[in-house]
Amino acid sequence: MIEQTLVLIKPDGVKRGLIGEVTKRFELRGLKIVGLKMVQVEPDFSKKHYAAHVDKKFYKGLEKFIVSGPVVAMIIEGVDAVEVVRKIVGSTEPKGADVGTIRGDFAHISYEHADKKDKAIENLIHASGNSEEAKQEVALWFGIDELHSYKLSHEDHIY
Ligand code: FUP
Repeated sequence: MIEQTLVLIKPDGVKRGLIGEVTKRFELRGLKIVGLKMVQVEPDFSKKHYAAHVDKKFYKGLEKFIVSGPVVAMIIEGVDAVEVVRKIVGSTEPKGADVGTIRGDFAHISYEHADKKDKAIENLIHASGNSEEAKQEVALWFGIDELHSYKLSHEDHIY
């Protein structure tokens, strides 16, 4: 199934100059970027994006982190894109992320370390967790007029 999914390069990824490296990995896998922008997240918007986590203990640190600098938001389209993108990104805790994934190649910290410092885990990327979440997040982050329809030169080989 051809799907769209939300990816955020979080403030740590932007500040470390990883926008190109991260974007390249999705492009080289043959996925299509159909929306792209830099956004300063405000606390109110963070509460919408992380609605499922607002009441959790770690939320305060999570909000502080996500508003700490601009994020790069993109919508990625492709066959089973939600699952494929999560695989490229790697597991949520960088310590356990497989080498070859974005988190496994560019981060290493643990929940334990982040908890001790009373901080959110800085894991470079957000990627929608499942198809339902992806639909909600695409609609939350991008207007219809910000999404683009075009054909990749290699598309005939993929679809
Ligand atoms: P993910 O599906 O990878 O976005 O991860 P979750 O929905 O489980 O968590 C949302 C964000 O909160 C992730 F970036 C990880 C972060 N988090 C913490 O910083 N501390 C915690 O104890 C739990 C989650």
